[in-house]
Amino acid sequence: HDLMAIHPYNPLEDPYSLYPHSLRNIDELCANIVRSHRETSQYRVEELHALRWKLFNREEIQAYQSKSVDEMWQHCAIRLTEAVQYVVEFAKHIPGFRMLSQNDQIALLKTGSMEVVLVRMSRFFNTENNTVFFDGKFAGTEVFKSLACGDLITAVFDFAHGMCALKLTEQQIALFSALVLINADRPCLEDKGRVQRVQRSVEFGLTHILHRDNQESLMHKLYQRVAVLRSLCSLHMEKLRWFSQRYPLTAHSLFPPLYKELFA
Ligand code: CLR
Repeated sequence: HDLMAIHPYNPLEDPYSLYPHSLRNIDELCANIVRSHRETSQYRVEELHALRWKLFNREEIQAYQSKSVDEMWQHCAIRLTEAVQYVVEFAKHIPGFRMLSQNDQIALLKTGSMEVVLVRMSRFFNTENNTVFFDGKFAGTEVFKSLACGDLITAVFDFAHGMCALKLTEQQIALFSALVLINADRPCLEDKGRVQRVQRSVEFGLTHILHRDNQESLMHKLYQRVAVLRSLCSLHMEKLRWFSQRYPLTAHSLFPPLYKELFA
């Protein structure tokens, strides 16, 4: 995969680069992305940490498990769509994103927003008991039983676990999320070159903070996670097609418009 090859990028050698032309600009680029991440991340890490032992009890788990398949899908689609809305806000403040055409912004969000939600999930994950913060409390995989897609749920939880193992800082998560979103290899881009320039600036920013944190070896591990993200998102799409076939009415009339727009 193209994304797997990391070229040390020197913007000074790129006559077309928009960003960053100096170390000060790189710091500024990183600061902007980190601020945007902070302002759109719903909960601060400390808040989530304080809540990490607030678990669903047996009756509450029972209640989720006795929902019908389409009821639980609709519920989760609404929660996912809320999360996606924050990712859209995050994207808008990545330097360079708003300079892309509307078509290209949508193309990047269509393929990348779910991936960023999954990256962000690691902040909402408690590795000590394999639970995720969902609907106000921490939930294990059993809570999602009535979705009838156990393989997807297991894969998503495994991914969160693996992300947590990297012990990323908030700044690293912010830059990595931006990099996941701004990807010139996505299909249906009008101006690939322009996306590529924004991508390089974000890559340069991530390299910069990893270097500053003395954690350059993380870059390789992060690119490995990108490949896993791809497969998770195609699994999500596959499940969504399966669901829409079985429950066309729910998928058509009860799913949030943004969810349909991005994934259908
Ligand atoms: C991700 C980080 C966001 C907040 C957030 C909201 C909704 C959560 C999501 C996080 C993680 C994944 C999640 C989702 C709701 C349902 C979904 C728990 C924590 C699970 C994996 C079910 C997916 C079902 C689809 C197949 C519809 O900032």
